[in-house]
Amino acid sequence: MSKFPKGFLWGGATAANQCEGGWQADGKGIGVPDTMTGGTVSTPRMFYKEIRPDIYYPSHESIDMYHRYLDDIKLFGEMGFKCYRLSINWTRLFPNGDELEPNPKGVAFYRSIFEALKAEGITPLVTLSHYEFPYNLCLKWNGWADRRTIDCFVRYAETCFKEYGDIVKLWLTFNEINMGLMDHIGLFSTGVMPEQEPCVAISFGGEESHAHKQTRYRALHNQFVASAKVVQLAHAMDPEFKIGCMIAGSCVYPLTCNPDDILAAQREMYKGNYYCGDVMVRGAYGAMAKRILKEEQIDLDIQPGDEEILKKGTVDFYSFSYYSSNCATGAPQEAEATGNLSVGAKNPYLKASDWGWTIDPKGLRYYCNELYNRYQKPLFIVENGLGAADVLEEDKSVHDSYRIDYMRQHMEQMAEAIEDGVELMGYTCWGCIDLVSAGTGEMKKRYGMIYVDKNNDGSGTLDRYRKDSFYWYKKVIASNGEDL
Ligand code: BGP
Repeated sequence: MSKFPKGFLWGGATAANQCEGGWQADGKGIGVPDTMTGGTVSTPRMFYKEIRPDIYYPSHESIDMYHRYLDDIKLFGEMGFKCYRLSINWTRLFPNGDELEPNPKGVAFYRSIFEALKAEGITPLVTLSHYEFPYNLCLKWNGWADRRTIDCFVRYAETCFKEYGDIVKLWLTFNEINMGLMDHIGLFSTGVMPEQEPCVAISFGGEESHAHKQTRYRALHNQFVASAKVVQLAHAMDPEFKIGCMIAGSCVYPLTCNPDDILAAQREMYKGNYYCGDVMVRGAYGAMAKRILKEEQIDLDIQPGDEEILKKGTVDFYSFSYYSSNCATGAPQEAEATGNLSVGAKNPYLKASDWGWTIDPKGLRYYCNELYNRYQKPLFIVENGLGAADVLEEDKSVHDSYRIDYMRQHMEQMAEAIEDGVELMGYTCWGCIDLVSAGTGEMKKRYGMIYVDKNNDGSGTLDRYRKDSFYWYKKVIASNGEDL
């Protein structure tokens, strides 16, 4: 007997900016990712204020899903997807972000996608903002730092609800909203312009003035307000709508049982997850958030009425990405660092991917329990997967047994979490079709079960091929997770 509930939403996830391409097709405006250059595991993505003709930008063509979505959706259907998580590219609907009426061609494009999904019997789960912030609003208002952006986002969300609400019932406001808290430049997540350019587009732990940091925190607060307004709007427009938060899962262990390590891990768990989770699920900043803000000397500039909006705009479910775990220590200078996204100490019990991301399936069970016991809201794993350099064989097969192992082990732990009592709505693995990596801008870091013939330098036929994991996942879905 399968441990997964009936109706469990198995599927895959993508983001418009990482797969669509067609960056200026049919009147689309420039989004933040369109300004970011490619990179590799050792060379970072760069940001220049102007888009330069001599530079290759991976999102401009991506895997050209803009022109190939019908075939791609058929492949998702063939795998038996129950659910497909995708994002709407804000700048297809509102090219500059602040227009009053949407671009009809952009509206028609997503209509056609949702109709195609419906024909395959696939439930869409839509992220309204997956880093696709209109670049015009960065230049004009410094992104989310300006409260006028809130109204633009609400107008955009309302358009989506109105245009697609007959088919789309599941929504997420911001992808990985907690990225705005990480000590990086902020452009990617909050649309706040860097202090100088050119610069590294996404940098963790880079130089940042206190004023810029404060702007980033305030921008994140404005995103919370916008999200809460959109949640209220969704509930008012259609009682069938379910709308969730999306947080980059940050599972942190103490490096040892030294109380200093325990406290460091507790703080990291809080900052990495509950700072945002408490606002979006409980409707208010938590106690530890206030201490963090005080220590960082941040004044959030909360406006009258904001607290009420946050309270009334709490989400229906909690969604998150989960790739790896981290260790925290009270003495970071003495510990060996990990290659993980967020800075942490190396866990001696775990192996890492070729990109340095620790692999920890049991951490997923632990993390689900922590979240569920804190919030008692249904959970949705909307990203998980292994970034690897796959090899396309002469006969066009791809033998990605490492990916199957990774996913199987995580699914086994999901089943355990369900046995623990966790309410899990679904699982959409990340990058079900190979796409551009958000962190490095590479094609080489592949997550898909469908191989796309495209290389880091932009060469390739863009043809699609089924990997071994394609057939394996099909079997998993058909058995509702019993046959792993
Ligand atoms: C998450 C993002 C995705 C995705 C994924 C994998 O943070 O929501 O957009 O890209 O991470 O990261 P990367 O592409 O850097 O390997």
